[in-house]
Amino acid sequence: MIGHRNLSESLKNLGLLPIAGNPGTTEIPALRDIDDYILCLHDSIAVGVAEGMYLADGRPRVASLHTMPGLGNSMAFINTARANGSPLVIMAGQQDTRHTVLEPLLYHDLTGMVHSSVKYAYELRDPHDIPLALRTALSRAFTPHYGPVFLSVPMDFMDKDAGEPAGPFVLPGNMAVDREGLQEVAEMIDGARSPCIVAGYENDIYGHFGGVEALADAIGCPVFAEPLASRSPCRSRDCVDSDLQPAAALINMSLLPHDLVILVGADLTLYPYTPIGLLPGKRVVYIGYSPTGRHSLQVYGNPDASALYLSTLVKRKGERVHRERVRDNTRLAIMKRKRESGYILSLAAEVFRDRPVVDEAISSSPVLRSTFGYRSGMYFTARSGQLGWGLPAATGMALAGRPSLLVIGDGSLMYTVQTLWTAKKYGADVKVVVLNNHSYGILRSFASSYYEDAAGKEYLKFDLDIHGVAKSYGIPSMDLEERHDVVELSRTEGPCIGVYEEGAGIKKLFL
Ligand SMILES: Cc1ncc(C[n+]2csc(CCOP(=O)(O)OP(=O)(O)O)c2C)c(N)n1
Repeated sequence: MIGHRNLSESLKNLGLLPIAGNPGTTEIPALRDIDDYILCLHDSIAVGVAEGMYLADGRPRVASLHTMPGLGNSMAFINTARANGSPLVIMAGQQDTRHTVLEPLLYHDLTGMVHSSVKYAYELRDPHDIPLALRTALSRAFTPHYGPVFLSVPMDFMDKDAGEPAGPFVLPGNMAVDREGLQEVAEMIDGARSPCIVAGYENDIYGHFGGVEALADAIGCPVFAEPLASRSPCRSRDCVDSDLQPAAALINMSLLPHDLVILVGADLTLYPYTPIGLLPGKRVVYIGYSPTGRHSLQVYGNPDASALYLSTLVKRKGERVHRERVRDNTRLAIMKRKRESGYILSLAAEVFRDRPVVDEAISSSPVLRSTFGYRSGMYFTARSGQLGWGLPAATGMALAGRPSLLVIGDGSLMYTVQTLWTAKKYGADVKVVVLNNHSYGILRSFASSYYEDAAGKEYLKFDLDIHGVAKSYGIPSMDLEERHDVVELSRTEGPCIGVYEEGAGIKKLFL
């Protein structure tokens, strides 16, 4: 079968259509038979949309990029997919192999460029590689710990015989439970005075089985969410007692009473630097698919399923205290008067309770996490610290059939704002709450804590006509003041933007 047909048939048979992409001359030969294509108006957006589609339903997804410039433009997104543990297949066209030695326009070493951000990078050496390279790429992406993979597809191979296309096959499983390793953890728990659990994003990737909750109940210990969790650490919002903050000094303080820390699918992400060691004198155990060697005992396997098994091995150490969440109307009224984001987020959490939320709220992320809470498959943010991910990811999610809510800062909205075109064109049911503080609020907060002379700089402020931007893409927008505005946002068909004017002033977010 000729190369371009083999590629499209293989993609179809492997369930990899539609693809999100931004095309160029080097991709046109490969795309001739593909109609199931979501056009994105910047290469990087295609990767974000593909990741959003994956996050919606866990199915493998493909982004198609335009050789060196497209791949270069997308590096931050590919690195975010790596940090997030998202198994995307990234493809890019490559120059005609018959003249690469002459270094023609657009030619570059693509696998070399992308190497440090993917699990597998391969440039096809022969047209017959197409089906097997795709299957290998998919297998590598979906072998825990998940992550993106890359294929470079030379344009001249598309017009050569490529043999039979790839057929469907079974992806590797992710249910490993290391019983011996967990027996060792159980013994450590037995010998500990006061253990605690830190739960993280991996549990949402590999499935919530109620393991974290069962383990916490069996031991009788608290559950902390890892710092800056990118996905829901637990199955239900009541499981997490509090979020850890991403600084060694703060983590040490929060975990002070505990002599044993059990990381379940979690990592201790740090920022900013604080001049102190992390958890000195404590024993730290890691259970999950991404061991780093930083902890004394590591048990490889499905973290939540492992926690469930571990819960059957341990003896109770204490009593688990379940906090009751109550709605504080007085606090809500104060936040409303001060124009704090917590007010509108409390309303949005109620009105949009059935939608997954994508968090690029930046300086309001802590309050978003506490108002929305974590529920399995319902909370997503970029683990890499990259801005511009939220809008493509939320749009991709909606395009894959899960209407989504994005909460985003006015600064962040601008990084990939042309995603609005894709959202409109393909009718994505994505609702956007923009928290408008006319500035890079978190940078002002950071500066006021550590570099006071920079806190008032003009280059941290701007005014944007967000309604004008929405209108230019044919997308309705509204100001958000009261509950009925949020309800109207939720009821408007297709993509829609609500703008909340935050009060001026610098928030205290850092030590
Ligand atoms: C791609 C990228 N560029 C720049 C930054 C640096 N940065 C981090 S937070 C931030 C400001 C975000 O502003 P906004 O979205 O308005 O949220 P706010 O801080 O005001 O809540 C910037 C510019 C980044 N993280 N990623």
